Amino acid sequence: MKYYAGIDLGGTNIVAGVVDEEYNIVAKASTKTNCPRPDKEIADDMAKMVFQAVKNAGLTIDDIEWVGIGTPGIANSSTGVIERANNLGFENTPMVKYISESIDKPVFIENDANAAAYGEYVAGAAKGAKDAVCITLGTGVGSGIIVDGKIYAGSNFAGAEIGHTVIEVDGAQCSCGRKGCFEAYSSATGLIRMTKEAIALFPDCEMAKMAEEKGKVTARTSFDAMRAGDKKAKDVVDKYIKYLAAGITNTINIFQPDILCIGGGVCNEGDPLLLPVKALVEKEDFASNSAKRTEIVIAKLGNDAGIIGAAFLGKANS
Ligand code: BMX
Ligand code: ZN
Repeated sequence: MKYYAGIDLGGTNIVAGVVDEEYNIVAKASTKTNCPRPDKEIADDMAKMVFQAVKNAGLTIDDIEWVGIGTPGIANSSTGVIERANNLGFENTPMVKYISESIDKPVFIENDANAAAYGEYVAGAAKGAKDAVCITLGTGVGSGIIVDGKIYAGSNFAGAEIGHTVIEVDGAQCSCGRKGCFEAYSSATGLIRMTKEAIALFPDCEMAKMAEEKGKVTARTSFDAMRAGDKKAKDVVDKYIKYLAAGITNTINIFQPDILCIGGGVCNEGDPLLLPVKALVEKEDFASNSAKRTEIVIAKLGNDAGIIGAAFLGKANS
């Protein structure tokens, strides 16, 4: 059996996993990212987590073929440098060099969403597709594009950022500097913002009471309040669904992939989210009369997609 190490570097957690050649995660180790702090310190913790995961798997580092890293931001897979990751405070971080100093194995790097898309492609919901796009609805809207079985990251590795295409001109401020990005509306963060806006406008609604009782507004608040019969909450959910469907239809109209897979925490809402999104996309998709349509599916691997995809980066573009 061959083993590979994958690291999912996030704004909150660093998770490393040992993955076998059949795509099973055999062991994991994680620690807090604790940013902002010097990038080298974070890199040292990432290497530590690899050693820990390897130990947890009952293996030694010699059993590992290579290490793959998924990171937010612009990851230059050719130079191994994270050129920019604003949520981590990184600018031109030589991550592959740092990890190679601690682990004497080949080291690969990719954007986190690209790695997660690759994970779904090799082992999850996009398995068997030739062309696939995977979108994650989390803190941000991450996206990864697989063309002909390979990760498409653009000519300068800053591509495949579907989350930063505008769906509302002069709309809500996005963390990237633009206004009205898909991410500003369809991320969990966007949903929370729209929920808070509705609560400010209608402080007596059921949704406002539910948020008050919980002590906070989460990405679940509007869905829970809608289920409890609140009309204002349903308006928020409907608005969210409209934006999400617009972003997905844009994506399908550009790529017409075999499979478009959606993941991330918000997808846990299941059918009340997915069925109306699918219905809107079906109506608006440019290929609505075509015999072959993009299949919209829910991601299968959850948070493991990033680790599995990162672990298989050594095969991704060969
Ligand atoms: C942002 C962007 C993407 C990333 C996406 C998903 C940065 C630092 N991040 O759009 O590169 O893929 O978030 O991030 O520029 P998540 O936190 O939702 O997983
Ligand atoms: Zn943006």
